[in-house]
Amino acid sequence: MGLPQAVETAELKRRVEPPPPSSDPICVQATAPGAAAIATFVLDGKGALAAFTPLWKGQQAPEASQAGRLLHGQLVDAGGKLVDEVVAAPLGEKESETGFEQLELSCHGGLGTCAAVRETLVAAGFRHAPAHELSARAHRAGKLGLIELETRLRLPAAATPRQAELLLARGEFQARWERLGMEASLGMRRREIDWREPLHAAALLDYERSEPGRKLLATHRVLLAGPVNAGKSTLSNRLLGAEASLVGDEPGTTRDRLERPAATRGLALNLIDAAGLRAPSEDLEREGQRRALEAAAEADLVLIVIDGSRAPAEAECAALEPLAARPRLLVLNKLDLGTHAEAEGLAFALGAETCRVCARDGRGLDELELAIERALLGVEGFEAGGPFTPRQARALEALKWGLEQGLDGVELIGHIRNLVGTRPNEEELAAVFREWARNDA
Ligand SMILES: Nc1nc2c(ncn2[C@@H]2O[C@H](COP(=O)(O)OP(=O)(O)OP(=O)(O)O)[C@@H](O)[C@H]2O)c(=O)[nH]1
Ligand SMILES: [Mg+2]
Repeated sequence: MGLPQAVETAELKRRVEPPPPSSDPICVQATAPGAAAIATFVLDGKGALAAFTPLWKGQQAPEASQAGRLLHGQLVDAGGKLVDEVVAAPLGEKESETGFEQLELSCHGGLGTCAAVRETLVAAGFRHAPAHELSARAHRAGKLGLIELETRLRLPAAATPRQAELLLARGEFQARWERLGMEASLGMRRREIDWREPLHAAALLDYERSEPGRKLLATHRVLLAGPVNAGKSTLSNRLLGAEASLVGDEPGTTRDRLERPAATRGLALNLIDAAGLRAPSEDLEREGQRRALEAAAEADLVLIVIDGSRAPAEAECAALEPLAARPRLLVLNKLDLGTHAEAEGLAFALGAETCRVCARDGRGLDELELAIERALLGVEGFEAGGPFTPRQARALEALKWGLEQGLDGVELIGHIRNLVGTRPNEEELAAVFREWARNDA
């Protein structure tokens, strides 16, 4: 479900710029609001531990000397009243990622308790800040590289295990480019040239992986469209693994546009079932079809579903024409009833790859899912361990281009440095936030 427009715009504006450099004590709620056993706040900033001390009642004081320990105690307000029973894990400036004192505070997770804890912290001088402010501070402290930062911004939104796997493989990606950067530096110092070719091959390979990597992290709109009674809703239910849409023998069962989140081969989908296309019998059906065609115009992929067991009528073929302009797959359904040559022939007219399925018993579904993956990622057998943001792709492209143009080693190493981003870099940091806020990955 989307945010209301005004909130969404405000949220976008807030996120699009990295938080300005700061060192004041902040409190960040690291866990999502809701009914939960535990919630975690992170307190961070110059003097954070001293600012927290008056709120603490427990055997050991949460000081930097207690770094790495979990301290059980009570959080109290300025009047000494109990706010919650908590566990505190302090870190000193040396141990923390931001270079400031830090304290991880776990409390009970209910909405009411969290509100009370937050109010108490704010009253004690902690500024309530978004979680990404901690990451920006860590980067500016030189303790968080940009690939890691990009990973952290995206991991909370990972919708499938495969998305999480791609993000978690960032260590492999980063280590590869750190090694290549080191080899290039050494080679340059020794005035050798044999490092340029393997570097170009690596840049090319990873650049080509960047597009599927970004697409794997996206949510794709996939519409099931086609004539009435073709089995669109049956297939939609099968892809969802749930009886979500009504299925009926009478043509024209589905009227509304039904959008649901789904996962296919680890890709996050927004699966859309809609009204079948035919000469509409009344206004409601006409509106349903208008919405189906509107969804087609916005879809990343249209599954054109037809009854493959019979010859398609001329009017049915004509109704499919607007779909031929979209990225598409032709799905010949009702495989259990046979396959008609004229139905197969539609693949030529529509210029679409064909899959044969029986939505009723699930036959052919694996092949269809593979075809969906191929169509959405643009490759087959994509593996984690490579780039996944436009910024990374741009850095790789610049490096590749630089090698092709014979740029000197210093400039090339600059591109590798930008890619890995272990040194604080405000320009690159801004690019990271811009892309994340716009959901460009
Ligand atoms: N034999 C056979 N029947 C199927 C198959 N898939 C769906 N059906 C039947 O076809 C009829 C229509 O199925 P739906 O899924 O409602 O078709 P639809 O394309 O959503 O239809 P509308 O919503 O009316 O546009 C139902 O009776 C289904 O049981 C299949 O693979 N084989
Ligand atoms: Mg239907």
